[in-house]
Amino acid sequence: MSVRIVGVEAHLDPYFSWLPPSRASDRRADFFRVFEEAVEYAVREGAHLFLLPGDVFDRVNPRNAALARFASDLVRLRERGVRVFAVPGHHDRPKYARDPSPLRIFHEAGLLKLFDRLDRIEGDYVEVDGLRVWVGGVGYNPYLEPGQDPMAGLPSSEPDADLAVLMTHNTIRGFPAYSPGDPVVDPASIPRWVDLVVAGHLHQHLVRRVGGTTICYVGTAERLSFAEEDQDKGFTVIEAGRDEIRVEQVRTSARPMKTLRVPVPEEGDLTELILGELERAAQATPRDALVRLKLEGAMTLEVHSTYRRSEIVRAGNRIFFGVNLDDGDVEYVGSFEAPHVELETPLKELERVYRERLSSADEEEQAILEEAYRRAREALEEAGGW
Ligand SMILES: [Mn+2]
Repeated sequence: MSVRIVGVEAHLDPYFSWLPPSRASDRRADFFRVFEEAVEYAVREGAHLFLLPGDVFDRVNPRNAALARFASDLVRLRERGVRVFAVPGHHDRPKYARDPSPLRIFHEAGLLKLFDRLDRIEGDYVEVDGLRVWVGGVGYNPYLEPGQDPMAGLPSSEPDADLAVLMTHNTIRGFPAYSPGDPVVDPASIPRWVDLVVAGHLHQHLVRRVGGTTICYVGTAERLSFAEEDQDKGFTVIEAGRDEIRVEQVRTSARPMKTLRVPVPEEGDLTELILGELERAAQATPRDALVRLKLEGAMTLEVHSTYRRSEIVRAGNRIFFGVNLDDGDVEYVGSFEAPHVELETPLKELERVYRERLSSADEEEQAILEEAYRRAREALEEAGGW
């Protein structure tokens, strides 16, 4: 007798502002493709439970196309008798108002059971293969202070079950920190009767045993950022019986990501140098990869004049699935210092521009300019721009 569980953090419908629109839409499709690999696995292998410990969606307002497709995946699971449970995550619970998560739609439609209360540990019972299983959850709570424990003092009652499975979307102490601003669950505040914690939030698949409790992060099925380029991506499969809990990761066909570090030269044509690096990388990196060109070091104005971003990105996007040109850490040196400009006070500068324009404006334009000048002056005076 054992319970077969599939768990995954999906991040459906993400934004990719740095990709050209058609590639961004292909990239969004990657996230559904790998999520559906988990759905197909659950159907094929006869999973009993399909657990979604938060960040099902990458945002609080997913597109209708994503909502519709997710609904059809849930219908497929339901038709095959797979029960679906979820908690809201860091990405799919609204932060500034007690608005519902988009997951609430599917809960109301009866396609999944969502545990979204912040004031207690909720749970429900399922009968599986002769076992009485309790499944509960505590999602991400956006109203907590950094370091505060989302589970400390939360009321719960010990379930009358053969197996207790608790979902959460949080950093748990003892696992690598996600962000210093996060609330942190102390393993001691996880109720002792919990046999298995199925967690989201950390994107890496991780498993630990703390006392009698198995804690696993299901991991994301796709790579959300270049920080995850070296992580194996997949979903988590758990076989849980009364006495033994086995956890393994099943890999998905996540898109490869690769960072190429390019030191900025002291002289020469930076664009030519980078294009050469891209050609070289093409020998060793899959063409369907997302590639980040990370420029490092100091850049002079002279070298900067040879830096043609759009040419680099265009060429990179011809070779690879997508190229991200990251010059955020470059230090600009030498004659980059701003030229010295004498400025009047903002109000005087405004008046000067107004008089200049007025002299060449016709009657209709003059009226508009006067009105614009009056409003701009009021705004500046209010802001103290004397
Ligand atoms: Mn996440």
